[in-house]
Amino acid sequence: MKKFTGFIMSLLLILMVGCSSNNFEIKLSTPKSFTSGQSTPIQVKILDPDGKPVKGAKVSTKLDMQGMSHGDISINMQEKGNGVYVGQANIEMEGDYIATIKVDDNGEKWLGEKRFSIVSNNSQ
Ligand SMILES: [Cu+2]
Repeated sequence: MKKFTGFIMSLLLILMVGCSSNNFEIKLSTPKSFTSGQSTPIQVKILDPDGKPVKGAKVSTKLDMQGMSHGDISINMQEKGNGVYVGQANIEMEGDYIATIKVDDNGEKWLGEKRFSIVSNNSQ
């Protein structure tokens, strides 16, 4: 029993160390609605584990609809400064999306998933 508890404790320790070394923070901002045929701006703000804006990173975002296959919507993100990166997405359908955000900060890679919903301006 003592051996088992020790195993659990070391497992917890590994998990805790694993988390703290890799906790970039990503904030996703998207418009509430889109217009068909026009691009929709997708913005992320990235903070490093010290809470400082991540500058000069390579950032890409991929959008998937929940439970549907539209092919990948891949977005190249341009740096706007202060940890903010913006890209243009061609969204064709309203609904729930999952944004998979890849960050390469000087070789330090981070992957985040954010969810958002968007409605169409053309649906009335
Ligand atoms: Cu769809």
